[in-house]
Amino acid sequence: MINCSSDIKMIWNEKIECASREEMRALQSERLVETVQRVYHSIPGYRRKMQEVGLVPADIRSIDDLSKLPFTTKTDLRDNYPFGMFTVPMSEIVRVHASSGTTGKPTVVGYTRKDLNMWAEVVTRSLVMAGAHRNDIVQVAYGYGLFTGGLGIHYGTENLGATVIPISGGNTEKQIRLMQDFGTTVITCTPSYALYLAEVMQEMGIRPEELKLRVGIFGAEPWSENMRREIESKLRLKAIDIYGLSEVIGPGVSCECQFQAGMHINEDHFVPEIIDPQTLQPVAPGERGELVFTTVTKEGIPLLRYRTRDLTRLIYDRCECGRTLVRMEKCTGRSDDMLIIRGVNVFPSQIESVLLEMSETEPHYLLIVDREGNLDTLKLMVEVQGQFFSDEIRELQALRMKITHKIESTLGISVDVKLVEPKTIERTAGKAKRVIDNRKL
Ligand code: DLL
Repeated sequence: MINCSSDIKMIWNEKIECASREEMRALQSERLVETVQRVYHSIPGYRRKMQEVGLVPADIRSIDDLSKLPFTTKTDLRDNYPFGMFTVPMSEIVRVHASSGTTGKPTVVGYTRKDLNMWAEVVTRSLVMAGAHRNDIVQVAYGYGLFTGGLGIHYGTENLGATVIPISGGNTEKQIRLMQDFGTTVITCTPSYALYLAEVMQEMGIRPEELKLRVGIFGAEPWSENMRREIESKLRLKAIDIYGLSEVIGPGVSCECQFQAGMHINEDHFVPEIIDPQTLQPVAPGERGELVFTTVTKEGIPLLRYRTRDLTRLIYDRCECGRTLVRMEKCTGRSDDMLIIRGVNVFPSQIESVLLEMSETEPHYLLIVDREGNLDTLKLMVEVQGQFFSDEIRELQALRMKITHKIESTLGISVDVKLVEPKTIERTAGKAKRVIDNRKL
């Protein structure tokens, strides 16, 4: 799988993607040293954290010193909302994106022109890993907007020189018509939406053989090998896993190659570590734990040891594709309570803070996540305070609409709210059970 002589590349950046371990470590070390200097001098929060553990930038001489550095978490980003963690003046920031925070405030990230170029490069590498090339027609069915999925894949596709169909998410029948009319060869969306597309396609009486789809690049939420097999047989394409998170860059942090045996991390930009989420110590090589990234080239918002909360392991064995970039296994879960519903990150605490702001409700609630057909559904049962629980259906209906509206505008996804009488939701002496997730991946 080395580059062929034609202008269709099978590895996008061979020098980096096939570098020896020594070459990669030297590059990462050089970039880490420079990044640490930069954040220490430009972000007071980082300087303080380093001083607290008695570190100065000169203590970080290579990638072997990585574990000396303090961690960064979503809370740090929230505490510095919106732009407090940016290392460059706003005049250098050419784009912002955002994802859900643990409470009402989103996590905001900023990109310089150089960051956007780097992002396009890592997405292009990912597309090529997935088997795409410049003759492909790529339908981008991730949402465009503050979410990084749509625009992230978009610019990577243009950089590859393939044709983008920037349709964004939703509008399922139209998605399928365009696949037919435009001859889409690569589809990219969440894996659950891919299954939904297959279902609607069947309802429309369209067989996958009638389409030209050959590759699907799916991510933004966890999915299993079973789901992969189902998508591959229903859509008749090769289903590739792509991973990323807004804080680190967006999609393109890592992606599977044709061998579908773990996602190659673009580690010349994002240096991975695996830690034990309890002890916060690095685990032994190859062991499972929480994935942590240090960005070593980002200008807008560089992050030192960012805790992703995603659970996985790293694979350093040689991959048959020829790339030497380390691989991460499919994510098996998270070390916090974040849910991903229809591709949108949801923290139960976001719902709790909406309910706490309302005088009519009690902070006793239960979230029920299900999958109907291939679409995730979210139901919220919430207790109404005694004096507001009325026999008047109209009054209750108005309250239900008010809560629904508030929650939907906070989360950005639809929710089915059910009001219940006080003391209906089970109380426990220990940790309250706030979420029932009935989805079987
Ligand atoms: O989901 C970026 C993305 C867009 C990735 C499109 C892939 C494709 P966030 O909204 O910040 O960014 O959510 C990041 O989503 O920490 C994981 O928990 C989860 N996630 C992303 N990709 C995968 C995947 C985008 N392939 C959070 N498998 C991450 C499992 C994934 N989980």
